[in-house]
Amino acid sequence: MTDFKKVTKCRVCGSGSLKEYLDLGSHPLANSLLKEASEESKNYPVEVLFCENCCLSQLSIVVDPKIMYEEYPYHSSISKTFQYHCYEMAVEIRKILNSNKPWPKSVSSKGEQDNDDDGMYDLNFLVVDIASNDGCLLEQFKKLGYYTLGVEPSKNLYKECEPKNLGIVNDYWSEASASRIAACDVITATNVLAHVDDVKDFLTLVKSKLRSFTKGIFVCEVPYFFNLITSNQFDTIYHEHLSYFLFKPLRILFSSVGLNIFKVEEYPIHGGSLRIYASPYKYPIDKSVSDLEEFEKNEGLYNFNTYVLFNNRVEKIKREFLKVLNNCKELNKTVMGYGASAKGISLINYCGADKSQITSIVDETPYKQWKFTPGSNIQISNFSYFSEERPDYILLLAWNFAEELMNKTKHLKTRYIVPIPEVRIL
Ligand code: DWN
Ligand code: ZN
Repeated sequence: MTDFKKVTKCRVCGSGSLKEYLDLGSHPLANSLLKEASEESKNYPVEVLFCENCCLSQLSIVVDPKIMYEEYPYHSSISKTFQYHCYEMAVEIRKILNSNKPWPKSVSSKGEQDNDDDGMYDLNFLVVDIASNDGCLLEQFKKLGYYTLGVEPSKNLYKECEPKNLGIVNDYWSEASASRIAACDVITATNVLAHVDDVKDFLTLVKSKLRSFTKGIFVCEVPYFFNLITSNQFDTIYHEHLSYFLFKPLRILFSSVGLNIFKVEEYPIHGGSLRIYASPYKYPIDKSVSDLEEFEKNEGLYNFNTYVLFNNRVEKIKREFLKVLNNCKELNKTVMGYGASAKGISLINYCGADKSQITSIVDETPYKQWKFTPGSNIQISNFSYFSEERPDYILLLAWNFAEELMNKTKHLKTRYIVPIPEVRIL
């Protein structure tokens, strides 16, 4: 049994008319970090197909998730920006659930009970976070008094989370893990849906677990493909991201399983994300839902040619990125990376950069430190390396957190190379 399978039909609408518009070559799995520089990495194709029926962009293959997620180096909480984003998301969700008060008389209260029992008391809601990672989002809900349960497939993250008492199930979202929940009030999935192959099964299971009397909601965040295309974020195209969502395929997908999208918001996190609010229960449909699809149409995102033009911009950035690195090398200027992100490792591999141009990459995730990047074999070091090595340039490989990274290194008085949306030196 090979460790990947080819995609022959669209995972959202089932159409067979899939047209390739981007081929980034064959590369290692971005988060499969090496313990030794000499280790070999297995390469897999990175090709993107456009569904001519529902306009979903999707990879041409699906790599076995077990290979990618059993051990997982990515820790959401390393970024303070993302921690704050989770706090705001939890507060927003609580507002929506509380707007459903008064609770039906039959509801047995778990929160404070008003003596006149007008159904206005607060419930300690149960929130389930799918792919809860290091518990970054669940910790915010716990602070709000929610009961929490996480579903996390990776063994290392599950172990690290145990002392946090968040109620983590070490599994993928599946009938087995979902059978641990009778019903819940909120299910969240941030940066998960793009990683899922059988999205219909996934969402059908979500719908089946949402409680009726609190009108349970599903809140899902995905990178917004509009930003990827318009801001040339081709480094976020890698094997973990099976799908690249516009709102149109999301609407088609959600309605096909009976989850009604009642609101959609855009957030700057991770280069620009969509937050989808959906429920099998009745909520007023916000204007944002119809506006966004109209917007996508006007931006030409349902037109295949848009993607051919994107391909040309990708080639240009690859050339400019290598030119900057080679100029630094010729002038004996040292470049260190900051943020051994999956996107950064992918960018280096797609451009064919190596350790002769990028001497090392600093990352504050202990799990990543002293390992080596797959493909380019660049060592990942800790923050003190910046003061020890005093690089001339810091390459912001996690450009989506540029402000946070520059604030933390401004004392070094170096210059910065920012590769996306176009190559700039600050
Ligand atoms: O979808 C995904 C996104 C959400 O996270 C996953 N497929 C994998 C991962 O992608 P990524 O690795 O490109 O994500 P980030 O959050 O851009 O990675 C940032 C990297 O930079 C992390 O390794 C942590 C590191 N970092 C740091 O060392 N110091 C980040 C910040 C903000 C810092 O201050
Ligand atoms: Zn489709």
